[in-house]
Amino acid sequence: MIRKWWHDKVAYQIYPKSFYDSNGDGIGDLPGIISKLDYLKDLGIDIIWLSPCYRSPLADQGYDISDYYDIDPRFGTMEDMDRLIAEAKKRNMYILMDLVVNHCSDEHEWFQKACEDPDGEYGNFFYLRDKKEGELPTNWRSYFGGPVWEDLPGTNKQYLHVFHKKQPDLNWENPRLREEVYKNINWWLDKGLAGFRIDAIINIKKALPFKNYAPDREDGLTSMHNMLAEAKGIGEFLGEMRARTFQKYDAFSVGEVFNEKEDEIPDFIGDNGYFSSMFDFNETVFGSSQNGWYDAKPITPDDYKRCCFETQQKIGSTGFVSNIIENHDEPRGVSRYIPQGDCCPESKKMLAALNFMLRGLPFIYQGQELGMENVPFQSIEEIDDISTKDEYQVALDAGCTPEEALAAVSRLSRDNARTPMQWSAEENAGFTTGTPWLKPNPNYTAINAASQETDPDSVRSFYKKLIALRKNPEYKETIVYGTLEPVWEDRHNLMAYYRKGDKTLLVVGNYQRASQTITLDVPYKKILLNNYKDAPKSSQAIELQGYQVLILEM
Ligand code: TEU
Ligand code: CA
Repeated sequence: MIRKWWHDKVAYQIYPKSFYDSNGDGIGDLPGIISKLDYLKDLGIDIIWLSPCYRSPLADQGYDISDYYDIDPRFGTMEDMDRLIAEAKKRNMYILMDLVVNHCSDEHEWFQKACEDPDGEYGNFFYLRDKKEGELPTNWRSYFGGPVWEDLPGTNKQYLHVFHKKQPDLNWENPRLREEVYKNINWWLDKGLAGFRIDAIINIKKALPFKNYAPDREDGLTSMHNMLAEAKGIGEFLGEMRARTFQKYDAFSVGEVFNEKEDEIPDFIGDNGYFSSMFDFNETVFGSSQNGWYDAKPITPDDYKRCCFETQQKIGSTGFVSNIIENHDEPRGVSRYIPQGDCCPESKKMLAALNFMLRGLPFIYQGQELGMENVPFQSIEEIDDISTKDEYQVALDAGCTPEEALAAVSRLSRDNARTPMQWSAEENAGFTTGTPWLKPNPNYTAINAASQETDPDSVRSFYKKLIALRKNPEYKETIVYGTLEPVWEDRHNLMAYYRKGDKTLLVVGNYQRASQTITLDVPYKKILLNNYKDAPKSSQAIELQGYQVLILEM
């Protein structure tokens, strides 16, 4: 494997709208991010991925872009963006933006022009079909509910949108469109961006010609996965994109790739892969149901372990996967992966260590380092996210009571991750002096950065130690490049693995409230990290306390 500048780094995802508001309008912004760079530097962060802050109507919180060359005024100005890149550089930090090119906004100039002249040049930037009364071009269900077809205003045509109707899909089959995308990527890389996180990219290749698939719900529609499973040839687009953009800059790119097949991994993230890395979503998608969120099965500690190891085994040393516990589309990891009722500083630290020490590039989502938790939503009215609203309706349609539907969608709502970052115990979690666009989680008085920064035993301090360990010259080679070997795989509620490089490390977590004992073949040499104060009494027969995690040098 060719060594890359980003392999030994630690990345952090910022959701700009909810990170820090510098001017009291209730919306996080770029000057707010700049003012918190030192907080991130202190934590040990190198790479920052910003969720979209381009000009946008915010129908899907910025994942609907109306101008790829501009910053939305709610987030700041292009000068602020330039300043952010420069301030990051001063601190040896790197900025990634979100590349959202499966679709744009219906308020983008291209789409406006397509409406004016659907048979002209810009009509071919989208997927347009003639409208037929009482019949849709295909029966595909949009990710946010309902059919993927919508009338193209002022015409007798319909356009395709696999996400929201304000997110028309771009036609990647059209070389002119692809040129526009590459031009935009290079424009940003010229500005000094280090790279991109690449949104929903698997959707850019459609199976042509369009056709219906077997309906899988009573709405008569079919999941997008059925079409995507038949779409062949995405590699031609992705390879071209890489050659025309990222490769020339040695930029970092991480793909939001779902459902990759094992034999495609080298093409995606091998030495000459389309992307530098891709996220591991094996744990994230575990338990999901064709029927909707209401039908999703919760994940147990043993499932979690199995999912992590499956990915590690699948990737091996082919490439570098990006490991996450949560992101802006998911509930808080501590609420999801720690059994109900057991969320506490110890279990949060255990989860952090088990995930962070996996082979790959660790990404931390804002607030994860504080152990931020899911929100106790009282009513669907408190929810802003379009996906959650759709899933609530799906649950009701399936016969859930409103209480059941709310409970089901609260568990998985994207808004769990989108509440304001909890900076302090002050009003609105110290996020804004105005009215926050989304209510903070009421637990901010207990869980916040201000109290954790000075507390050596806080979750944040533990994350800081984990990051420092990854960078420690003595262990770095092993943690970054060492192999991963699971141990005691069949032990219930125990997750353990070796990392082997020029050193041998053992990472072991007791994923339950009760203690359990492990027996090492030889005594360990040194404890590198422990989420409990006291060292185990014996260095060979180790009694692990509830949710205790140890990183041992063997
Ligand atoms: O998500 C892509 C995605 O495939 C969805 O599964 C998403 O996880 C799901 O809708 C959650 O309910 C990306 C972005 O991360 C997401 O925020 C955007 O809404 C979506 O693309 C459209 O741009
Ligand atoms: Ca603001």
